[in-house]
Amino acid sequence: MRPIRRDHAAKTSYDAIVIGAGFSGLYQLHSLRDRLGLSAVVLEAADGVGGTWYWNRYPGARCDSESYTYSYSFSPELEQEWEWSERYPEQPEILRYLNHVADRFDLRRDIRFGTRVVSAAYDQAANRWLVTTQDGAVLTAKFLITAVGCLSSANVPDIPGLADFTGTWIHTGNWPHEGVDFAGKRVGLIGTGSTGIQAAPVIAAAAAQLTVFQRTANYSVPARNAPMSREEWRGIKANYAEHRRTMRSTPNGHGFTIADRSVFDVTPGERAAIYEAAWEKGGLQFRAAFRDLLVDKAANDTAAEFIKAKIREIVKDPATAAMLADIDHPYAAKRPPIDTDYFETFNRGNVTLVDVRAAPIARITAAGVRTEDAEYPLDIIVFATGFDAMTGPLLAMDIRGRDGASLREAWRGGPWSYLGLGVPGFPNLFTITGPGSPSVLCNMPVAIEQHVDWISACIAHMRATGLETVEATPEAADRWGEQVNAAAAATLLPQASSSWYLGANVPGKPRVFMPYAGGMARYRTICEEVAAEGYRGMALGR
Ligand code: NA7
Repeated sequence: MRPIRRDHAAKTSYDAIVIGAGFSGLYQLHSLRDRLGLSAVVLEAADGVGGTWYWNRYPGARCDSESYTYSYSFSPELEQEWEWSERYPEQPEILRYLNHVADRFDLRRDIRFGTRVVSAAYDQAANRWLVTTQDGAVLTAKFLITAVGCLSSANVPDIPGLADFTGTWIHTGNWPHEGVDFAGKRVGLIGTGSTGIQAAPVIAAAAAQLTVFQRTANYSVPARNAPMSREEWRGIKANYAEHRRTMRSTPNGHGFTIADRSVFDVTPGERAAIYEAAWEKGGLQFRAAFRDLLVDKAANDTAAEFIKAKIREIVKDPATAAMLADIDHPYAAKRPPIDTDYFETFNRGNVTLVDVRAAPIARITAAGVRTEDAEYPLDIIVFATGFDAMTGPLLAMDIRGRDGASLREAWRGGPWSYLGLGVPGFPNLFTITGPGSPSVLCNMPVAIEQHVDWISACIAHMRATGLETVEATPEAADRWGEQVNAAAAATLLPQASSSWYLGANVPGKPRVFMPYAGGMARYRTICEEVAAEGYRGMALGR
């Protein structure tokens, strides 16, 4: 008689279910399974690991964090064996890194690929989560941990006529694996956020014609990407502990510190020289040139004017330059892009900028894009129109807590969360980099590792002390919401009225500033204090 095969696919009951196999899901699995000895499974909609880096394969996709900071710190061996080839890693290389991590820690055997979670319901009597996948399978676990990313729910604007378009249209966050051949094609690019700004120069170099549809002009600072040498890596590896300490001590989790000087501590000449040096050095650290750029509008204006002057200097056609420099928000109040030849791209003969603030897109036609004053024939439309950020991926699933209460209902007025980690009414649910945590305002791996470590420590504590449930209290979530609002209000960030930080890019989404702007280092301390005080703000049950 042949033995009944009890393979992984037949198992349905776990200690923990993790949704998503990106940066956070991979580390969460390793942490729960290999450190705490829990039975855990990761459910992943894609056919491979990588999350954001699996889906975002558009031309020019690369990370804005410097490569030596964009990696896990939990394994010194991993840290020593991996070398990035450039100052900013490109998407294929990041995907290779995450595949390497999956192999190195033997994670694949506990990941179910091609498995999209459609719903999750908390069964109070059994104290278990019932997770249903798109193919109708039901898996159960005591703990449910969402590792779904902050920018994974693509936002394709509801422009009339899209179905009529006879060419090809693509969202950058769902880029075809086989790539897109732009040769000889007329391409329209809608969106000038970080993604559009990365993609435009690469598409322009490949296509016959590129038309960029700009609704909101944006700042951008040169990335100054460059290959990295063995020598540089030797230095970085020898000092990794120090680099990690820096990253944990700064508000944004990057490898640079923010200068301890005000814009107004220096003369205008000194200020210009500081900006010039920061521009030459390139990258996100431009915003670290002065300590008050994100809190004082007058200080910010000086950076804004510097960048606008650079745009006017780079872009030869004065009308195009004026359109690009007509920026309506403070510098870095929206996620600040960094680029490789973005503004220079508008000097090419095959690139046109169209102002769709002045004459909005009216509809998509069979032939292309029609604005209120012209029609643009196109073969390919690229939507670099962003994401239903932070709450989108969570609310795409039907998550139900105590008494069948739905997360969509609980968050109708905006996300309600304690520390961005736990939601009242949803016991034993943890949301990695959830709304209310620093997440997108931080170098993501730093934010992710802190959350995974905190969640893992909480679960370890529960197991050690015989606790069965952990659940954020409504009072703690209310108080935390006030702190999130206060932290945002102390900065210029809410002044960018169309930003996805505020949910403003998705029609009908509540206007709530979602990430915690008080800084990663401060947030880490708060989380440590919460844990040290017996998980203050969390109801613990036996
Ligand atoms: P973003 O930053 O949300 O940018 C989306 C862009 O698309 C932005 O310029 C939008 O203009 C534009 N957009 C959105 N809808 C439309 C319509 N209907 N018409 C014209 N233009 C539109 O997304 P990204 O993918 O660039 O970046 C997301 C994050 O990924 C990034 O910040 C990094 O953290 C990584 P708007 O400003 O709304 O007027």
